[in-house]
Amino acid sequence: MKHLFLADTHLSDPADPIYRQVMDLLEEHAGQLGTLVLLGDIFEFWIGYRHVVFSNYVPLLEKLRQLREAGTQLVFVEGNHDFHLGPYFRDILDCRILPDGGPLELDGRRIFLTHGDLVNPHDKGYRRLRRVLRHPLTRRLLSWIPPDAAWAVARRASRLSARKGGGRQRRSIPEQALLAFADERFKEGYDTVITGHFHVPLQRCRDGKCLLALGDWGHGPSFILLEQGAFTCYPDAPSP
Ligand SMILES: [Mn+2]
Repeated sequence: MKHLFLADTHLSDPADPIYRQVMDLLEEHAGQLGTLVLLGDIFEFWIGYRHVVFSNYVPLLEKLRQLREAGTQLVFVEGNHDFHLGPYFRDILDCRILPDGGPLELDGRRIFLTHGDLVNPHDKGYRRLRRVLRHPLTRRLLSWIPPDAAWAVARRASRLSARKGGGRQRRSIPEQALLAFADERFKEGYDTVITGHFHVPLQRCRDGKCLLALGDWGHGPSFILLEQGAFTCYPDAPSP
């Protein structure tokens, strides 16, 4: 059995090459996947309505449903583009949702999963905004926005942020903060920390303990496979 980890695909349109590559990757491993771990920002924008899903995401959601039906466990760590995953993920896809990251034991590995947006404890402004956005009251308010309007506003916001150099752009990876975060988890007994969010792949392993960061898909597929207790990262990021 294989276990697959990916993050930051920022999907929005099924006609985009990255969307097709993600579908191909899932198709390629279908039938052999014990677990599929999605580490956030898989969608460029998501709100979990009760009875509605965005039509652009139907191909991916259907693929996830087929995987689940074939026995694959689905785990979703919420990102800063896709939170309030909602009833569709919870009830239809029977997905384990980790809003703030958390533990996962697989193949004898004790893994701590995080999207990566909570790694820097000094980022007080972002943490405040994050708390407001994820408040149950905010979820209630968001669910009253008509889906077409929410989609249009979100698409506009991502186009603006892409123009300003945010969104899908690669950012620098705060390696020291990540290593400090990972060290804390290692002290708690985890042997692996997997993160996304920074859009830059990274592998730092020492004494059997590994910090692994997933890249985005702007330069080709970026994912991690766990097989028989061993991680393989694609692309193979340089190790010091
Ligand atoms: Mn992110």
